[in-house]
Amino acid sequence: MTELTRYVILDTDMGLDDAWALVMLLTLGKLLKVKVLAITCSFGNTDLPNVTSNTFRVLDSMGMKIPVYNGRSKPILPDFLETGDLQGYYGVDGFGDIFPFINTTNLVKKDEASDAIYKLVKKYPKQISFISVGPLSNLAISLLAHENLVNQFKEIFIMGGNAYAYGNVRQGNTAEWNFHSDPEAAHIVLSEANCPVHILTWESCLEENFLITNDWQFNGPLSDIHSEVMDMLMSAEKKVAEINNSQTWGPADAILMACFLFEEKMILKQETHHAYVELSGKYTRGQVAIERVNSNLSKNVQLILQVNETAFTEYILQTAQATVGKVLGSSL
Ligand SMILES: [Ca+2]
Repeated sequence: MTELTRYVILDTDMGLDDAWALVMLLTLGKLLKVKVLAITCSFGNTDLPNVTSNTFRVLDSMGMKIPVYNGRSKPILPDFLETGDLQGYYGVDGFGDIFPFINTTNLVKKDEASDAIYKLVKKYPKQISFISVGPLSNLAISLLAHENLVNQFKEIFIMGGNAYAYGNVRQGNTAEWNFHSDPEAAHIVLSEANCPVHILTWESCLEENFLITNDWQFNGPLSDIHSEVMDMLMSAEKKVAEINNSQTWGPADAILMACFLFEEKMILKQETHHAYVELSGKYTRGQVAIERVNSNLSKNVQLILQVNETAFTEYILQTAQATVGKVLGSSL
């Protein structure tokens, strides 16, 4: 177990898999001396008010107080969105549409997210791990507004993008959801950041590479663990499984969080590349394009291509156990 404090900003579009990522961060991360400085919110899985509402629902159900900031409510170039682009997998409100809306007007901090990011990086230069589990809009805006910011992150972890053009947005597009939601933002981050950028690719979350069944999720050991936050998450998960008629569970954002916290055990295969984000293609807008001809270009991304599914299920169980104060296993 590391003795050094790791400082984190979590940037989220708080759908259900973001929620698992947050709960893992606040439980297992805390045991690993991770301090969450801020949660910054953006549109994505749902609109910004629902994202912020969902964020406070998770925090409240855990009795936690973390500074929460509102950020972008739309991509940098919203005119490029097509019908159905932001149709959420997790229902209209991102949490399965079963909970009342929380008015967060008086709960969020007054700074806009990109300003909060800048101020925190100034305060903790080269010490902050920026974890993005939604569109990269807030970070991109902050990088554009504060040019000297780009040298000041310790590292960036991103759930988003792809390596082999597997898309998950809609028919006729080969991009991953988060990158497709704001391709310009993804392009700005990949081209401007000069710290290590770790990307959990969509392909590593596909069923052929990562498979947890709904049967394990709902009838396995998780179903015996009850806390306020676990009961909330599981009731929403059941509704979402019903909405989508799904048989499997792939909480991509939580997988990224496990990769951040337990890099050595979680990441089975990764490659460093120079990569771009396609901005203009009819079928490819938002897709990651990997440079394979000019090997002299700097490697700007580490693409995670395969993760340890067995280790992940252990970390999810430990996360759930930690929410009821159970003693955690020794594998941390
Ligand atoms: Ca997300």
